[in-house]
Amino acid sequence: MAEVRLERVGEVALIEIDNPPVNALSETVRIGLAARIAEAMADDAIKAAVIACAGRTFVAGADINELGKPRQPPLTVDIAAQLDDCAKPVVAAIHGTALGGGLELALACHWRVAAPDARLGLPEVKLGIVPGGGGTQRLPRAIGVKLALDMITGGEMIGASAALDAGLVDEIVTRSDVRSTAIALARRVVAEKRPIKRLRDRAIEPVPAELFTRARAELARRRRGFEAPLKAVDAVAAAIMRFDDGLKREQTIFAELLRGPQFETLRHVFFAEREATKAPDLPADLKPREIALAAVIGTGTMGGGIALSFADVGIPVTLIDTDRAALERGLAMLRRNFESSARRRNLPAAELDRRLGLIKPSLRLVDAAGADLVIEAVFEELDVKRTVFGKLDGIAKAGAILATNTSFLDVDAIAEATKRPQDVLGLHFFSPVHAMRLVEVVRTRATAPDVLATALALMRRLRKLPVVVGAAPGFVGNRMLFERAREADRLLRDGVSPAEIDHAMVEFGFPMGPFAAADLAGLDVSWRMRKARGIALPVADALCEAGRFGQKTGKGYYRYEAGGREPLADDATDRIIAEVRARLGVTPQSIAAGAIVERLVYPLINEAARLLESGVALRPGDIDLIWIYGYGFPAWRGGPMFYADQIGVANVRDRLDHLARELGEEALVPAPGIERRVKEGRGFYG
Ligand code: T1G
Repeated sequence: MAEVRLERVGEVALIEIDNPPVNALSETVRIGLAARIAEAMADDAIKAAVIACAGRTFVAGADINELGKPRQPPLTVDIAAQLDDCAKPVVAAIHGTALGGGLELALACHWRVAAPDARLGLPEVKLGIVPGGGGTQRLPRAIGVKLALDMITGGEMIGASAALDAGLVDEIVTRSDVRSTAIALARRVVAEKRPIKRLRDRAIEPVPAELFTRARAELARRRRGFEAPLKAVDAVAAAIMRFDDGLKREQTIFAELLRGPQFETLRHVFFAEREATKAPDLPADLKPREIALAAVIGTGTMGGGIALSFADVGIPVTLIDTDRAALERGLAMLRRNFESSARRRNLPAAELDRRLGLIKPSLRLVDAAGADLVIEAVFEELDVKRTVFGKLDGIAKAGAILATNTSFLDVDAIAEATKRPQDVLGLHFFSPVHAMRLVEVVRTRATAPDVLATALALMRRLRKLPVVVGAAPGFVGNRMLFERAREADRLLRDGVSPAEIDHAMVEFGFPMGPFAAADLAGLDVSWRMRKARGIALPVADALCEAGRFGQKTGKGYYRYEAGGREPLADDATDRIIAEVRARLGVTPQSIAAGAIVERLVYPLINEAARLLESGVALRPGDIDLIWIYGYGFPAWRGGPMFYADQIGVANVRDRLDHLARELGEEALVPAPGIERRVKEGRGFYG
């Protein structure tokens, strides 16, 4: 049961919030906290207070289970005001993740102390809302408008050292724990009779109006259709008013978004993420295996990125490539990537070197012998991977987990190259690894339950989002991607240009369209897979036959200026498409944007229904997460399955039925899972 305790430590009141697992600000916590603060302020023997939390983290925000229900006082914004008004100094002792309402409470305290590995953020936009506890007004006063605007519109956390540099925290704990450091600071403040510093009284440094104009334009372009970030700009822009006026503006925007559809949708995504990390058939008390040392085989983009993700969270990793030149290239790229990521995160140089020091390069496969987990990331060819696994089988220690990073190939076949198939699974990281949270965890027929449990726990340690999928070709994401690729190619043949199709999908909310994305990923990989499986995509194949593999060759569906990444229309592509149309006897026609979206999104839903039916995908929420975090499906639409329920599964069925007949495409015939749901009058979410 949640509680808020007050302990007298000399003349300091230690107010401790204890609401596992993340000290969320439930109604009970808010009532208790308000009462303990009042008690401390009324007690003449108390000269200062410290707000701390039990368990693994400082307050991680409002209780999301309660959000959206009638708001019960005291609200977070009321407690923040109460803290502001305290006549005695109040110090926040921050550990773990101080997020949302938690950071807003800390901002209303007069001093803030953080543990070295603490992280702080206002992630409300990820729920389709804005900070509603005064954060849009206090944060700009603490760290400046520009940085506050970035933090609030992006919703990302920053680490303790970046927070100290920005002026968000006053001290990072060095020797003792954060709580006693906070108490010591409170005592010093009292002894030195320091004036209480309230952020609400701090003037905002003036900023040019175009800072907000530029932010709005960038967000409208990059996150089309997503309301909260744009509204967050309005709330932060109000901070240059008087504090109370700006606070009123924030509260109006917060209440409006809390009533909106995008909050409901993004709360669904939040809980689907938590659900995904639990494989339904795993006993809750299953003990994951200890992963103290990892090994990665292959130093290409994926191998280097995977090794980095281990070192970044402090897990030593042996990075192996038997080709010296490849190993050296891989290490150089890995260091470059890590240095730029460290700069973005304000990671001190010493910490960067410490983490890089956890990566041990090697030219010998035998150096994987001591690893608890070995991840193979070599050339995407089944025989090559089977050979590597056959060798690893003779090298890796008993009980080691052997994982393949394949994005498409048969993981059962790879497991069968070893005498320990129960210890084998797929870990399909998405590229670029440092930026993509999603990992498809591919379980084979033989994967042991504790191996799966270990993989799920380990991916969370790496701060990844693991989703369990079955070992079918393409698993879930790429299987659905192929359905879209087939229809996208047909649209080109039917008369629509790559730019029109990409524009329609960007307007729908994708960060980029299918052809710009294909050029970025490279057309050759999927071309090789299609050829291996005897599948034709006439336009894509013609571009590949002309050596147009996308950005890597300076031309694909689009052309690219030397070193540029901006997709530019290319007459050569138009000529290739015209030749394909002529060869197939297709008369080009114009197709409206709405029809383009239907023809590219409904096949995703159809294939997803098949994947649920076959058990390759466990839950509709898993599929939504894979497409949101792996392929850019707009989160504020909830993912393809949530979107299908919004537009009505019966509508999807009717349009698929029409398209299947009009285009003569068997794959567009509505899947049995869709027909059944229509008959039962329900959607994918019941
Ligand atoms: N409310 C309720 N439950 C929460 C929660 C929250 N804010 N955060 C986490 N949980 C539950 C989660 O459902 C799971 O439950 C368990 O805690 C462990 O979570 C006024 C209005 C803190 C970084 O958006 O980012 O404040 O499945 O598996 O990987 O302006 O949880 O075990 O039953 O994610 O270690 C803003 C959301 C809210 C933070 C920990 N705050 N949480 O990650 O564990 S809005 C957030 C997270 C707000 C104010 C506004 C992460 C984490 P179960 P987990 P984790």
